[in-house]
Amino acid sequence: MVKQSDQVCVVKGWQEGPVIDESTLKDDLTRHFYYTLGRDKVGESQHYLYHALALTIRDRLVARCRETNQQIKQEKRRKTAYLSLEFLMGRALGNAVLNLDLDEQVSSALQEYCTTIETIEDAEHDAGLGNGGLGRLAACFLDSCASLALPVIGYGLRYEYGMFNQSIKDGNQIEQPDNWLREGHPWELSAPEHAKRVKFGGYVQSYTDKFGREHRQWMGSQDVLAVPYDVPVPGYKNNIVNTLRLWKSEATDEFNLTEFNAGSYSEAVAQKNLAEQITMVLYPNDSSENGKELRLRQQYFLSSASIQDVVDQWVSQHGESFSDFADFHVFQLNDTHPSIAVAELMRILIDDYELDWNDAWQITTKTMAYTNHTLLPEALEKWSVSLFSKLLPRILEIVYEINARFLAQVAQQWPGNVEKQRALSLIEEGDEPQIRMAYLAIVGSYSVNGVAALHTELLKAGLFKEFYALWPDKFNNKTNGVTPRRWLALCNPVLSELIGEKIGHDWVKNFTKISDLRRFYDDKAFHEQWQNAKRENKQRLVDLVKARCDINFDVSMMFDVQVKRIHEYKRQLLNILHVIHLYDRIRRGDTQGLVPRCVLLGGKAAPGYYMAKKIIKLINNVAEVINKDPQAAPYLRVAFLPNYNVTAMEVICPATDLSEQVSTAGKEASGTGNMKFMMNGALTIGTLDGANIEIRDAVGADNFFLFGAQAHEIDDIKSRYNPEHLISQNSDLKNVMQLLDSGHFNLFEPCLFDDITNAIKSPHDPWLVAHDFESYVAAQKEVDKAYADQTYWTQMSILNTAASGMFSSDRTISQYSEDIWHLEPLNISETDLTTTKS
Ligand code: B1N
Repeated sequence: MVKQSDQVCVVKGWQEGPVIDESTLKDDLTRHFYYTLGRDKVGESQHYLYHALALTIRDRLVARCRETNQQIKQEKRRKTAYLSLEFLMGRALGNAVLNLDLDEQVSSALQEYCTTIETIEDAEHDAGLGNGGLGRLAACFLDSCASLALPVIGYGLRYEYGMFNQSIKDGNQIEQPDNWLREGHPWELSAPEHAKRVKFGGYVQSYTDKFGREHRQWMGSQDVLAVPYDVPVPGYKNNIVNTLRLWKSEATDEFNLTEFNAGSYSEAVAQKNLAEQITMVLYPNDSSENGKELRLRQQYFLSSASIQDVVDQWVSQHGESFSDFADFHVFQLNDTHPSIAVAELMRILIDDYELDWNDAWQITTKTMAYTNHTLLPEALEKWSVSLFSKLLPRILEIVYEINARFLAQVAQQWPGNVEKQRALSLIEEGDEPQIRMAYLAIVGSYSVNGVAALHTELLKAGLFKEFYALWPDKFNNKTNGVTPRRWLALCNPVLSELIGEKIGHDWVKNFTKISDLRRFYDDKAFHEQWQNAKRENKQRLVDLVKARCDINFDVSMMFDVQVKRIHEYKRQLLNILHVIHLYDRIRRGDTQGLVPRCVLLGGKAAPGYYMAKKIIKLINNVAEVINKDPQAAPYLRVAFLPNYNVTAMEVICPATDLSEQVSTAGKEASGTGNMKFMMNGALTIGTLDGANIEIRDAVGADNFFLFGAQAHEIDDIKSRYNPEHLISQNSDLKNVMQLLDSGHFNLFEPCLFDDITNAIKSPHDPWLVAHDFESYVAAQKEVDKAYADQTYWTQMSILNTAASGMFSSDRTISQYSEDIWHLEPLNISETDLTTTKS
């Protein structure tokens, strides 16, 4: 050990970084395998080898992570904290190997163990700490931030159990707990020395300080410990490694000690359990809230621990003056889930650092920025005042004060207009008063953004109209994107190689370059290579569908895919009605112009979502009838893939010909699966909804299959909606409904699908399934025509990939940084890592 002047002991040689060069990767793998893990032979399972390789790669990440943090600290960089209840990361190994450019070294090291990375990465569990689009977006954003060298730290929760595992039994969804940490999580490093205390319960009292000033104090709380676990986030070939800090809840020591000493062992254990429950499991609701107390505990736990972390670091570097705090910090709130952070920052500044209200409010409203992800009313978070008062009494006081001051502003803007005050109040009056979290987020932030052009326009014109009138400059759009590293380079190596041969490999870093592909859209030889790549990818999916569903897909047929959470607004039902229609045509011998299709659906239903579960059952029953009908086999095969997740999508999107994006217009805020399919050369059949509109604009209307009502027409259509009439007028739909009503797909389960058929026939169906059926079927006929001409289809496929440049999350993040965050990129050169090679 070397004693340093500032009293910190440093391990000799450590300062320069450990020597990690090419020749040592092999040795490190062996050392981790033999010594860290204590193994001496590769057994049946590849688990230990996976683990040893992950540790080997992690060493390289840790070295770069240290360098990244040092630069941020030394150069006093402005940085963003991305607060999200969800980070749907998927697997980490392949991504780290790609971003650190270790492909060849890893392959050669693994040769000694007679295996490949493809084989051993199957031992890695998905980090499924998210439900769907919102959580995966956060993961893509982290990859882009690191790849653009931006100082951004992710803050989330280290759920013991992630998104549930789905299996299908008798056509129904079965949920199983996702014990993803069971075999250890080699990527994380815990940092118990940075643990925070988070308060719950108790009461608030006043006290007067020695200067005679009044203060409020949160007393008698039951504190929970937040212990950080850091996951490295590597940038693409730039030596930057950012951090995702995930908090785990633990009981504080005194929790159990006091009770234990008093002889109340079981109370002590109960308290401990309560504390540890907070980060036990991810709530499996996508686009809907359920108002459970534990969920509010999770939200406050994340917000408080993360804000404390940032403030503590500030104080240790700058002392207790906060006048410049807002110049150095941004908190980006991923939906309203962490919006309580607005009140928490106020509390810390006022109660812990004695700032006055106005100064604290200035700082808060210059550092908070809010992203809205949905217009669905059932997803807009509200928490009852009584729950807040019980769980977070001091936070409630602060919310009341924010509201009082805000309503004074409203009164100034609209004098004497009590109705406006009621409409804009952070507190919704009623028998059980509720706090409107979106309003808290808007009032407390300097930026409010939607996630696609249409979505942002609808926010400004509808849901947040009054706020837009008050603060038009706060509102902005940031159309979502996905990372081209995971969603093209990593998941589609065959196509990536081919693209590289034609336009070089720069596109992985600079995805605007992908447009260079356009030059080859008419190149016959290239067409053949493009088709061969697709066929190879389809074979991978054929194998997966065979293994998971025991259904035979065929690469010579069109692959028509819809994978996403199951929700009525996403209209998997419309898709399955089309499948039934195709089946009906086959049975009637009307196969003229029919292109043989394999239809794949997949996705999870929230466990309490009755209709979504019925839809899964319907898909499975329809699939079973069709797949065992020999008459259908040459034309149509249908599968429901169980347990759709990030890793499954990595096989699915490269193999897809036709991407189904068929939500009711105005309901899907953006969508991001649509972008993954497009990048991989799928054509889209879709409505004018979310980012579909921008996809169609980018690729051109001729290369997109459009159908359905538009967002601005919906209200009018609903006002005179008569689906029974539509059914009677359209023989295709009539036949489909007859097959359903006759029990053709539920011969031994009478009435099973009555709720579904009744929903379609209801004049109050908010999703307008019957309305859009006719134009959907027409668009599907156009798909068949186009697919029948393979040259034409291949041209369109190439053009879709070539036009996908703007759907890289690098573009999205550049815009966040430019318009909201104002960050400068870091720069870590090879010489900064002189001894920390490879
Ligand atoms: O966020 C994605 C969008 O691409 C999707 O269109 C949108 O539906 C999705 C409550 C949500 N919005 N709201 C949620 C998730 C969990 C939860 O508890 C709501 N997810 C979305 C990314 O912008």
